[in-house]
Amino acid sequence: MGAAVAVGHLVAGIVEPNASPVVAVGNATIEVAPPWLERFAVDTFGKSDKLVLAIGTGIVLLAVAVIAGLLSRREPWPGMVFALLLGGLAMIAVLTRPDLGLLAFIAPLASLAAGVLGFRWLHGAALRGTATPAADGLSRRRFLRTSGGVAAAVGAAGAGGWLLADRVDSEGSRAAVGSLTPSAPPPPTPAGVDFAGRGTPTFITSNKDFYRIDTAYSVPRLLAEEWQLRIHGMVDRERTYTFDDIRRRVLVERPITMACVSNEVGGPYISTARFLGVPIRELLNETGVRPGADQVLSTSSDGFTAGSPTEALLDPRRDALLAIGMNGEPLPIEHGFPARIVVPGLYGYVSATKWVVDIELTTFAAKQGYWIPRGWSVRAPVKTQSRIDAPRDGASVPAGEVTVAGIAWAPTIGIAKVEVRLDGGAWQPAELAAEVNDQTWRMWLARVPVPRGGHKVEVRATDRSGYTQTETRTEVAPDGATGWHAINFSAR
Ligand SMILES: Nc1nc2c(c(=O)[nH]1)N[C@H]1C(S)=C(S)[C@@H](COP(=O)(O)O)O[C@H]1N2
Ligand SMILES: [Mo]
Repeated sequence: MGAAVAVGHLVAGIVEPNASPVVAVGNATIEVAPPWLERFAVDTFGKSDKLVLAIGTGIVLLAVAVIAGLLSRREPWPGMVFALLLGGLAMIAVLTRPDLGLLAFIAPLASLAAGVLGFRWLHGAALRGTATPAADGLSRRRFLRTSGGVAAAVGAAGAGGWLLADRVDSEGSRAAVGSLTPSAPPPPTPAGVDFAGRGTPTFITSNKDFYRIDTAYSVPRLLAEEWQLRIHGMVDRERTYTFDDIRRRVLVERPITMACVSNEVGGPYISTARFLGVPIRELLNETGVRPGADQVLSTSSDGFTAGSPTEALLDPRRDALLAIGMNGEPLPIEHGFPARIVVPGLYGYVSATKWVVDIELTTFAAKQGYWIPRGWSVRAPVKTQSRIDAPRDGASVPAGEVTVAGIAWAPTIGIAKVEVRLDGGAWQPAELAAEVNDQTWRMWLARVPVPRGGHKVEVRATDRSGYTQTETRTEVAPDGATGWHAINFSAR
């Protein structure tokens, strides 16, 4: 088993890192996993969900290897059949990956060959070591030497695969991009945009703390110098842009709040960064959008797709960007280097394609993005929401005036009012931090008189359309959670 996995990994390192059987099977597992399982993994393990998958895969492989070994005590063929089946599985996984060429096929093929032949050979050596009691000592030593040699070769092959996969030097390419600066100074940020000293997040989330959600088992490693973006479909003139084409254009920098549809009420999947890039409408106007093309379907290098309403991307009042920079740096690899889409007011799964390489003008009737057949809404504007960050749920604070603080967001509409109430009492307006623009979150703070004892505090926001958050709690599926965030704390 080790030989099969390692040889496949080594060959993949040479031809195409993502063709490694373990990586390809992992990616395919994510793709075919039932929606509830994928949701469960994200909710339970958060950013570690892929690590958990890797460990799980290792355990399953080990168990299968042990079973195959036990079944093969006399004859080699049960083990060879297992190796054949697993190799076949890896081949199917590799062949059905959208990001792998035909050459990638030779990695699982090498795995299969190493598995079947390696097992046959070791099995023969093992039998020779036990079959004749007379020659016992000598053959057994030879068998141990042989399998020890195989184990060492396996380790070397696996390590070689890692090293070779690393040769796609995405970090190097990112470093070579150097500094990216907006063509004109961005709109000034007013003072007092957060209450970070009082418990809210900072207005801008650092790249390190920015939430991360994607289906990528292994992060796509692209090179800016090789990257291309093709815009095609229902357009007048198909166009292809290189990274240089994009960076030489007029670049704008805008603070934008991104939110994930999987964010539970009070959840962490919301962040704000200064994104730098080209307004997508400028690119779309260059290609010319044909009438009737109501959907823009963007595709990543690893085959993820998101379908956004064309009108949202053409809207001059919101900064839908093809982003190449984030908080003064080139996009981090895990946030989509070298380019991604960011659309204020739309959940990430219908807009924010990372590692974007293809934009197709189409219709909602003709095509569906990745999450739509998995039960999520076709249209997914970000819902007006609010969250309490201080005090923390379960905290114990001194009685008296307690600072309750948090965030509220209604991207592209703007927050008009935030209110809090203690123990189901009267709603009390919160103080709002300065507004940067209507596509970013807004921080708030309220000073609430609190007697000793256990308490519950709730928050609700009202946006500029006049809509006040409903109390009704709904699940995140199919189009985002609703309900008031509440926390419990005690005053001493
Ligand atoms: N290529 C790719 N892009 C993707 C995704 C993905 O799985 N693959 N997930 C989307 C979802 S669901 C969200 S919420 C945002 C998250 O972006 P972030 O990881 O930079 O915060 O990316 C979007 N873009
Ligand atoms: Mo998301």
